[in-house]
Amino acid sequence: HRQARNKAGLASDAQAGFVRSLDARILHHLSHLSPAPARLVEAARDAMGSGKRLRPYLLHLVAGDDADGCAVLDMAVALEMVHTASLIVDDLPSMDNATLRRGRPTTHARFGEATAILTAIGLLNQAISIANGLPGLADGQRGALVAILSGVMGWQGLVAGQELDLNGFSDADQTDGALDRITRINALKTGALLCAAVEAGAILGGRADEERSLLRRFGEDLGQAFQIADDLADMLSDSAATGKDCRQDIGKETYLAVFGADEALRRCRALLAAADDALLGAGLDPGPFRHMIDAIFQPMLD
Ligand code: GRG
Repeated sequence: HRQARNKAGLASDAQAGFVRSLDARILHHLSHLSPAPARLVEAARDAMGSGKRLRPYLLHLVAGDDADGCAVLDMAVALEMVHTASLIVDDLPSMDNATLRRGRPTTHARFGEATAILTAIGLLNQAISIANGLPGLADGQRGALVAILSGVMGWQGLVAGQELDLNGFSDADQTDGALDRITRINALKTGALLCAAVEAGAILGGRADEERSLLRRFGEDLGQAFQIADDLADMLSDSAATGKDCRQDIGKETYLAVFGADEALRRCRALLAAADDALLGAGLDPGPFRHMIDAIFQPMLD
Protein backbone atom coordinates (compact mmCIF):
# COMPACT_ATOMS: atom_id res chain seq x y z
CA HIS A 1 0.00 0.00 0.00
CA ARG A 2 2.57 2.53 1.15
CA GLN A 3 5.10 1.49 -1.49
CA ALA A 4 2.69 2.11 -4.40
CA ARG A 5 1.67 5.42 -2.92
CA ASN A 6 5.22 6.61 -2.34
CA LYS A 7 6.34 5.69 -5.82
CA ALA A 8 3.53 7.08 -7.92
CA GLY A 9 1.39 9.09 -5.50
CA LEU A 10 -1.20 6.34 -5.74
CA ALA A 11 -3.29 4.96 -2.92
CA SER A 12 -2.98 1.21 -3.35
CA ASP A 13 -1.62 -1.67 -5.40
CA ALA A 14 -5.07 -2.00 -6.97
CA GLN A 15 -4.88 1.60 -8.17
CA ALA A 16 -1.32 1.10 -9.40
CA GLY A 17 -2.43 -2.02 -11.32
CA PHE A 18 -5.31 -0.15 -12.95
CA VAL A 19 -3.04 2.76 -13.87
CA ARG A 20 -0.59 0.35 -15.56
CA SER A 21 -3.39 -1.03 -17.75
CA LEU A 22 -4.62 2.48 -18.46
CA ASP A 23 -1.14 3.69 -19.46
CA ALA A 24 -0.79 0.78 -21.88
CA ARG A 25 -4.18 1.60 -23.39
CA ILE A 26 -3.27 5.30 -23.71
CA LEU A 27 -0.12 4.30 -25.59
CA HIS A 28 -2.17 1.99 -27.79
CA HIS A 29 -4.51 4.84 -28.77
CA LEU A 30 -1.66 7.28 -29.29
CA SER A 31 0.29 4.87 -31.47
CA HIS A 32 -2.59 4.53 -33.92
CA LEU A 33 -2.59 8.16 -35.01
CA SER A 34 -0.69 7.63 -38.25
CA PRO A 35 -0.58 9.62 -40.52
CA ALA A 36 -0.74 12.42 -37.92
CA PRO A 37 2.47 14.49 -37.95
CA ALA A 38 5.09 12.86 -35.71
CA ARG A 39 5.62 16.07 -33.74
CA LEU A 40 1.95 16.24 -32.76
CA VAL A 41 2.00 12.59 -31.71
CA GLU A 42 5.13 13.25 -29.64
CA ALA A 43 3.49 16.26 -27.96
CA ALA A 44 0.35 14.21 -27.21
CA ARG A 45 2.42 11.37 -25.74
CA ASP A 46 4.43 13.81 -23.69
CA ALA A 47 1.31 15.55 -22.33
CA MET A 48 -0.46 12.25 -21.62
CA GLY A 49 2.65 10.64 -20.10
CA SER A 50 1.98 11.29 -16.43
CA GLY A 51 -0.59 12.44 -13.90
CA LYS A 52 -2.39 10.80 -11.04
CA ARG A 53 -5.12 9.40 -13.36
CA LEU A 54 -7.79 10.20 -10.79
CA ARG A 55 -10.70 10.52 -13.17
CA PRO A 56 -10.00 7.19 -14.87
CA TYR A 57 -9.67 5.42 -11.51
CA LEU A 58 -12.87 7.00 -10.25
CA LEU A 59 -14.65 5.74 -13.36
CA HIS A 60 -13.21 2.25 -12.80
CA LEU A 61 -14.27 2.16 -9.12
CA VAL A 62 -17.82 3.35 -9.80
CA ALA A 63 -18.24 0.99 -12.77
CA GLY A 64 -17.30 -1.97 -10.56
CA ASP A 65 -16.11 -5.45 -11.45
CA ASP A 66 -19.20 -6.46 -13.43
CA ALA A 67 -18.74 -3.74 -16.06
CA ASP A 68 -17.11 -4.52 -19.43
CA GLY A 69 -13.39 -3.98 -18.68
CA CYS A 70 -12.51 -2.95 -22.27
CA ALA A 71 -15.23 -0.30 -22.41
CA VAL A 72 -14.21 1.01 -18.97
CA LEU A 73 -10.57 1.28 -20.03
CA ASP A 74 -11.38 3.06 -23.30
CA MET A 75 -13.77 5.49 -21.61
CA ALA A 76 -11.07 6.11 -18.99
CA VAL A 77 -8.59 6.99 -21.77
CA ALA A 78 -11.15 9.38 -23.30
CA LEU A 79 -11.68 11.13 -19.94
CA GLU A 80 -7.94 11.46 -19.39
CA MET A 81 -7.57 12.92 -22.88
CA VAL A 82 -10.13 15.62 -22.08
CA HIS A 83 -8.41 16.31 -18.75
CA THR A 84 -5.00 16.53 -20.43
CA ALA A 85 -6.31 18.82 -23.19
CA SER A 86 -7.73 21.13 -20.53
CA LEU A 87 -4.39 21.27 -18.71
CA ILE A 88 -2.51 22.03 -21.94
CA VAL A 89 -4.90 24.92 -22.62
CA ASP A 90 -4.85 26.10 -18.99
CA ASP A 91 -1.04 26.35 -19.10
CA LEU A 92 -0.96 28.54 -22.25
CA PRO A 93 0.61 32.02 -22.03
CA SER A 94 -2.80 33.68 -22.44
CA MET A 95 -4.22 31.67 -19.51
CA ASP A 96 -2.12 30.50 -16.55
CA ASN A 97 1.16 31.11 -18.39
CA ALA A 98 2.80 28.09 -16.74
CA THR A 99 6.08 26.66 -17.98
CA LEU A 100 6.12 23.71 -15.59
CA ARG A 101 3.51 21.06 -14.83
CA ARG A 102 4.14 17.95 -12.75
CA GLY A 103 7.74 19.17 -12.52
CA ARG A 104 8.25 19.02 -16.31
CA PRO A 105 8.03 21.61 -19.12
CA THR A 106 4.45 22.28 -20.22
CA THR A 107 3.42 21.40 -23.77
CA HIS A 108 3.72 24.96 -25.09
CA ALA A 109 7.08 25.42 -23.32
CA ARG A 110 8.44 22.32 -25.03
CA PHE A 111 6.68 22.33 -28.42
CA GLY A 112 5.52 25.93 -28.90
CA GLU A 113 2.12 27.49 -28.45
CA ALA A 114 0.68 26.53 -31.85
CA THR A 115 1.52 22.85 -31.42
CA ALA A 116 0.15 22.91 -27.86
CA ILE A 117 -3.21 24.27 -29.07
CA LEU A 118 -3.34 21.75 -31.91
CA THR A 119 -2.46 18.89 -29.54
CA ALA A 120 -5.30 19.86 -27.20
CA ILE A 121 -7.78 20.02 -30.08
CA GLY A 122 -6.54 16.68 -31.38
CA LEU A 123 -6.96 15.03 -27.95
CA LEU A 124 -10.53 16.32 -27.58
CA ASN A 125 -11.38 15.05 -31.01
CA GLN A 126 -9.85 11.65 -30.28
CA ALA A 127 -11.69 11.40 -26.95
CA ILE A 128 -15.02 11.70 -28.76
CA SER A 129 -13.98 9.25 -31.40
CA ILE A 130 -12.91 6.69 -28.77
CA ALA A 131 -16.25 7.08 -26.97
CA ASN A 132 -18.08 6.65 -30.28
CA GLY A 133 -16.29 3.33 -30.80
CA LEU A 134 -16.73 1.91 -27.27
CA PRO A 135 -17.12 -1.87 -27.52
CA GLY A 136 -19.90 -4.05 -26.17
CA LEU A 137 -22.53 -1.39 -25.45
CA ALA A 138 -26.06 -0.67 -26.56
CA ASP A 139 -26.33 2.40 -28.82
CA GLY A 140 -28.21 4.31 -26.10
CA GLN A 141 -25.44 3.74 -23.57
CA ARG A 142 -22.75 4.76 -26.03
CA GLY A 143 -24.70 7.89 -26.96
CA ALA A 144 -25.06 8.81 -23.28
CA LEU A 145 -21.31 8.45 -22.76
CA VAL A 146 -20.51 10.59 -25.81
CA ALA A 147 -22.97 13.23 -24.53
CA ILE A 148 -21.23 13.23 -21.13
CA LEU A 149 -17.87 13.87 -22.78
CA SER A 150 -19.05 16.58 -25.16
CA GLY A 151 -21.01 18.29 -22.37
CA VAL A 152 -18.16 18.33 -19.88
CA MET A 153 -15.59 19.75 -22.27
CA GLY A 154 -17.78 22.63 -23.43
CA TRP A 155 -20.42 25.15 -22.45
CA GLN A 156 -21.69 23.01 -19.54
CA GLY A 157 -18.27 22.33 -18.12
CA LEU A 158 -14.60 23.16 -18.48
CA VAL A 159 -14.83 25.91 -21.10
CA ALA A 160 -17.51 27.74 -19.11
CA GLY A 161 -15.60 27.34 -15.81
CA GLN A 162 -12.37 28.61 -17.29
CA GLU A 163 -14.01 31.67 -18.85
CA LEU A 164 -15.65 32.61 -15.55
CA ASP A 165 -12.45 31.91 -13.63
CA LEU A 166 -10.37 34.10 -15.94
CA ASN A 167 -12.79 36.89 -16.81
CA GLY A 168 -15.40 36.80 -14.06
CA PHE A 169 -19.19 36.94 -14.23
CA SER A 170 -21.13 39.55 -16.15
CA ASP A 171 -24.43 41.01 -14.93
CA ALA A 172 -26.33 38.63 -17.21
CA ASP A 173 -24.77 35.64 -15.38
CA GLN A 174 -26.87 36.44 -12.26
CA THR A 175 -24.69 35.63 -9.30
CA ASP A 176 -25.68 35.61 -5.67
CA GLY A 177 -22.55 36.61 -3.78
CA ALA A 178 -19.00 35.31 -3.54
CA LEU A 179 -19.87 31.82 -2.29
CA ASP A 180 -22.24 31.27 -5.21
CA ARG A 181 -19.63 32.46 -7.72
CA ILE A 182 -16.87 30.30 -6.23
CA THR A 183 -19.11 27.24 -6.02
CA ARG A 184 -20.20 27.65 -9.65
CA ILE A 185 -16.67 28.08 -10.96
CA ASN A 186 -15.39 25.08 -8.98
CA ALA A 187 -18.32 22.96 -10.14
CA LEU A 188 -17.64 23.78 -13.78
CA LYS A 189 -13.87 23.80 -14.04
CA THR A 190 -13.09 20.98 -11.60
CA GLY A 191 -16.24 19.19 -10.44
CA ALA A 192 -17.67 18.63 -13.91
CA LEU A 193 -14.95 16.22 -15.04
CA LEU A 194 -15.00 14.29 -11.75
CA CYS A 195 -18.81 14.08 -12.05
CA ALA A 196 -18.44 12.97 -15.66
CA ALA A 197 -16.15 10.15 -14.53
CA VAL A 198 -18.62 9.10 -11.84
CA GLU A 199 -21.63 9.31 -14.17
CA ALA A 200 -19.87 7.39 -16.91
CA GLY A 201 -18.91 4.74 -14.34
CA ALA A 202 -22.55 4.52 -13.21
CA ILE A 203 -23.68 3.97 -16.81
CA LEU A 204 -21.01 1.34 -17.53
CA GLY A 205 -21.74 -0.37 -14.21
CA GLY A 206 -25.49 -0.40 -14.89
CA ARG A 207 -26.25 1.38 -11.61
CA ALA A 208 -29.89 2.10 -10.72
CA ASP A 209 -31.35 5.65 -10.92
CA GLU A 210 -31.40 6.28 -7.16
CA GLU A 211 -27.76 5.14 -6.87
CA ARG A 212 -26.89 7.45 -9.73
CA SER A 213 -28.30 10.57 -8.10
CA LEU A 214 -26.35 9.82 -4.89
CA LEU A 215 -23.24 9.18 -6.96
CA ARG A 216 -23.74 12.54 -8.68
CA ARG A 217 -23.79 14.19 -5.24
CA PHE A 218 -20.62 12.29 -4.35
CA GLY A 219 -18.93 13.67 -7.51
CA GLU A 220 -20.14 17.22 -6.86
CA ASP A 221 -18.92 17.26 -3.24
CA LEU A 222 -15.63 15.68 -4.22
CA GLY A 223 -15.18 18.32 -6.95
CA GLN A 224 -15.72 21.22 -4.55
CA ALA A 225 -13.37 19.66 -1.99
CA PHE A 226 -10.76 18.93 -4.68
CA GLN A 227 -10.61 22.54 -5.87
CA ILE A 228 -10.35 23.90 -2.32
CA ALA A 229 -7.54 21.42 -1.63
CA ASP A 230 -5.83 22.38 -4.92
CA ASP A 231 -5.93 26.06 -3.87
CA LEU A 232 -4.53 25.12 -0.44
CA ALA A 233 -1.75 23.15 -2.14
CA ASP A 234 -0.93 26.14 -4.37
CA MET A 235 -0.75 28.36 -1.31
CA LEU A 236 1.53 25.90 0.50
CA SER A 237 3.89 25.59 -2.47
CA ASP A 238 3.94 29.39 -3.01
CA SER A 239 4.72 29.87 0.69
CA ALA A 240 7.47 27.26 0.51
CA ALA A 241 8.96 28.82 -2.65
CA THR A 242 8.93 32.44 -1.42
CA GLY A 243 9.44 31.83 2.31
CA LYS A 244 6.43 34.16 2.88
CA ASP A 245 2.93 33.47 4.12
CA CYS A 246 0.98 33.64 0.85
CA ARG A 247 -2.48 33.32 2.41
CA GLN A 248 -3.70 36.73 1.30
CA ASP A 249 -1.82 36.71 -1.98
CA ILE A 250 -4.04 34.52 -4.14
CA GLY A 251 -5.39 37.24 -6.46
CA LYS A 252 -8.48 35.25 -7.49
CA GLU A 253 -11.81 34.92 -5.73
CA THR A 254 -11.23 31.40 -4.36
CA TYR A 255 -12.78 29.83 -1.25
CA LEU A 256 -9.38 30.10 0.42
CA ALA A 257 -8.86 33.76 -0.51
CA VAL A 258 -12.34 34.82 0.60
CA PHE A 259 -12.82 32.71 3.75
CA GLY A 260 -9.23 32.02 4.89
CA ALA A 261 -7.24 28.84 5.38
CA ASP A 262 -8.95 27.57 8.57
CA GLU A 263 -12.43 27.83 7.08
CA ALA A 264 -11.19 26.34 3.79
CA LEU A 265 -9.84 23.33 5.70
CA ARG A 266 -13.07 22.96 7.65
CA ARG A 267 -15.17 23.18 4.46
CA CYS A 268 -12.94 20.68 2.68
CA ARG A 269 -13.34 18.15 5.51
CA ALA A 270 -17.13 18.70 5.63
CA LEU A 271 -17.41 18.16 1.86
CA LEU A 272 -15.37 14.95 2.07
CA ALA A 273 -17.62 13.67 4.88
CA ALA A 274 -20.70 14.47 2.77
CA ALA A 275 -19.10 12.73 -0.22
CA ASP A 276 -18.47 9.66 1.93
CA ASP A 277 -22.10 9.63 3.10
CA ALA A 278 -23.34 9.82 -0.49
CA LEU A 279 -21.09 6.93 -1.45
CA LEU A 280 -22.35 4.81 1.45
CA GLY A 281 -25.93 5.72 0.54
CA ALA A 282 -25.31 4.51 -3.01
CA GLY A 283 -24.21 1.16 -1.58
CA LEU A 284 -20.65 1.20 -2.92
CA ASP A 285 -17.73 -0.19 -0.92
CA PRO A 286 -16.13 3.02 0.37
CA GLY A 287 -12.74 1.38 1.09
CA PRO A 288 -10.95 1.92 -2.25
CA PHE A 289 -12.46 5.41 -2.62
CA ARG A 290 -11.24 6.36 0.86
CA HIS A 291 -7.71 5.13 0.03
CA MET A 292 -7.68 7.24 -3.11
CA ILE A 293 -9.17 10.30 -1.42
CA ASP A 294 -6.80 10.07 1.58
CA ALA A 295 -3.80 9.93 -0.74
CA ILE A 296 -4.91 13.13 -2.50
CA PHE A 297 -6.13 15.14 0.46
CA GLN A 298 -3.94 14.10 3.38
CA PRO A 299 -0.97 16.33 2.46
CA MET A 300 -3.30 19.38 2.55
CA LEU A 301 -5.44 18.38 5.52
CA ASP A 302 -2.68 17.29 7.90
C1 GRG B 1 -9.75 22.26 -23.68
C2 GRG B 1 -11.56 20.88 -22.57
C3 GRG B 1 -10.81 22.14 -22.67
C4 GRG B 1 -11.12 23.14 -21.83
C5 GRG B 1 -10.57 24.51 -21.86
C6 GRG B 1 -8.48 25.42 -19.80
C7 GRG B 1 -9.84 24.98 -19.53
C8 GRG B 1 -10.87 25.23 -20.55
C9 GRG B 1 -10.17 24.34 -18.40
C10 GRG B 1 -9.18 24.00 -17.34
C11 GRG B 1 -9.73 24.12 -16.00
C12 GRG B 1 -8.75 23.67 -14.95
C13 GRG B 1 -7.30 23.78 -15.16
C14 GRG B 1 -9.22 23.16 -13.82
C15 GRG B 1 -8.36 22.67 -12.73
C16 GRG B 1 -8.59 21.21 -12.53
C17 GRG B 1 -7.57 20.61 -11.62
C18 GRG B 1 -7.74 20.80 -10.16
C19 GRG B 1 -6.55 19.94 -12.15
C20 GRG B 1 -5.55 19.17 -11.41
O1 GRG B 1 -5.98 17.83 -11.48
P1 GRG B 1 -5.06 16.63 -11.00
O2 GRG B 1 -4.46 16.94 -9.67
O3 GRG B 1 -3.92 16.64 -12.11
O4 GRG B 1 -5.87 15.40 -11.09
P2 GRG B 1 -2.90 15.50 -12.55
O5 GRG B 1 -1.61 16.24 -12.78
O6 GRG B 1 -2.76 14.47 -11.46
O7 GRG B 1 -3.45 14.92 -13.81
